[in-house]
Amino acid sequence: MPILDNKTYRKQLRAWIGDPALTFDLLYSASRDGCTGQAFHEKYNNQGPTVSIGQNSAGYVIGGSTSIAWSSCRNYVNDDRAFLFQLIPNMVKFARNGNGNDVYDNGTYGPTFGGDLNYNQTTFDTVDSYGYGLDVEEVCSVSEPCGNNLLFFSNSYNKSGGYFNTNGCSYIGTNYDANGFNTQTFTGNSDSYLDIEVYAVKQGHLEDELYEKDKPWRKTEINDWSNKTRDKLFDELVSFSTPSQAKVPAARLLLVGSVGAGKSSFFNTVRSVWKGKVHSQVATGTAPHSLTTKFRVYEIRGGHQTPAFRLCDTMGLEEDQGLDVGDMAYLLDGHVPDHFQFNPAVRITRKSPGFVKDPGLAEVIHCVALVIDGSTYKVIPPKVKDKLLGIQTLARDRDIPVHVVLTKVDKVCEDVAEDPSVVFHSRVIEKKVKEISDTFGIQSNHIHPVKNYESETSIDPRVDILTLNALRQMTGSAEDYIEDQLDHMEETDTQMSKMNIKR
Ligand SMILES: Nc1nc2c(ncn2[C@@H]2O[C@H](COP(=O)(O)OP(=O)(O)OP(=O)(O)O)[C@@H](O)[C@H]2O)c(=O)[nH]1
Ligand SMILES: [Mg+2]
Repeated sequence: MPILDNKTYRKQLRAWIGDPALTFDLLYSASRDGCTGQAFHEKYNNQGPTVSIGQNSAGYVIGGSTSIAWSSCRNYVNDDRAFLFQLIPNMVKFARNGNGNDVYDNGTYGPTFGGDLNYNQTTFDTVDSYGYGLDVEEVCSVSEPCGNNLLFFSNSYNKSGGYFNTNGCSYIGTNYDANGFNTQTFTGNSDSYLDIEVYAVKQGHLEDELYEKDKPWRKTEINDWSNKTRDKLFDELVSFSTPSQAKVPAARLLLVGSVGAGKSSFFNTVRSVWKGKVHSQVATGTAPHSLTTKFRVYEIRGGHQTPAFRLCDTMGLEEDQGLDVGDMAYLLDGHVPDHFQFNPAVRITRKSPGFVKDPGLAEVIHCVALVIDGSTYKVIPPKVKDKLLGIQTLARDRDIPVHVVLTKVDKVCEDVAEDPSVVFHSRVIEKKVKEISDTFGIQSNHIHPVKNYESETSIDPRVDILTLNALRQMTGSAEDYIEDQLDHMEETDTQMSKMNIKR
């Protein structure tokens, strides 16, 4: 999860920077974009103020904030609003001490702060002799760094044993006040980074605040979050039926998404709603590769009637292995049988075991649910994002409706974690929904924020309501799709019988 998904850290940084209405946009992560100076500067040059943060193997979270833009000018720059900070184990700000050389800006370096006081600092004032601000290019000339107060890395590193073991260093105290800290207490003596993230700092609204009670960002039919609403939605779904129970006994909703997005947990949550208690039928968890390795078409069995929809769980999407868009076409068209064992290294073909040669309307997918983890979607690797976009194109080509199940909203907004019923009042969730809508071209009322049961031991009507609400929208779309297909089949049959052709 990106470090600044934590509300307390965002709040603290806003207070340190001195503006309560700032937003932090994650544009660079070493894990996603590569731990190289080039990758960092490609994303960040000329992007305005930034916050850079690293989490190291000692568990320390440290970083620096700049008010000037990076530019790869290969030199020290004075930034009178720069500061260093520690978020874990303590929340401490290290203000610049006025010696200058606050930032070292070189295209082969990651974010670097302070150092090299023997160099002629007076050359690098950010204002000219008339007091006018200088452009970054004007401020910079060439020098090499030494004695940096915080250097994450220079050149390039690959992860080894889960960490970027960099050449980072930290001589806190020369350009920034040490506040009694030293390298040991500032960094925990570790230059092995789990990740290094850089955020663009932009003017925004007071994102942590909820909209007023009577002004949600989405109007829904949910008037209260009690068991009464839960039961009403539940009854609606229990009595859901497809337009032709004979031809299509149940609507098939396909769950696809990155590894760990919460696909299986969504199924478990639906199952829990039906059972009336938290239930984990399917294995879930966090692992480098998908925990789900089989295609499963799940009936939702519980104490009540089995509803007329099925949830189809899939293996998670990965960059260089796992399902690809070609496999997905077979899944959408109903060629892949229940219990099919995915092989991450082998594509599905007509020769795959159990391949369904001539699937009917009952076997095809009637609605695609892209399952997106709201807390990490910004760092979805580009190849996985392309796969998600590819699946969407395949679905659209077939007129199959596409929805998004936006999971882990409790990790996105702490107010929602405390009380899931404020989800449609949370500005943070509204922003996520808008960003996903823009990125994937999906209408925002097809994006359903949910909170899966993961560590709870008892059910909560608010969690059930979000789940049922998402299911209601998706089954409604599936119903429309099935109806269109039946109409189309009927038209084709009529035309064929007019032409005296037998199917
Ligand atoms: N806090 C929180 N955690 C969640 C939520 N949904 C899922 N998780 C956790 O996220 C992890 C991954 O969830 P899974 O359901 O296994 O994800 P998946 O998409 O099936 O993953 P693969 O099968 O490995 O591709 C698990 O540890 C879940 O407990 C949620 O809404 N909130
Ligand atoms: Mg799974």
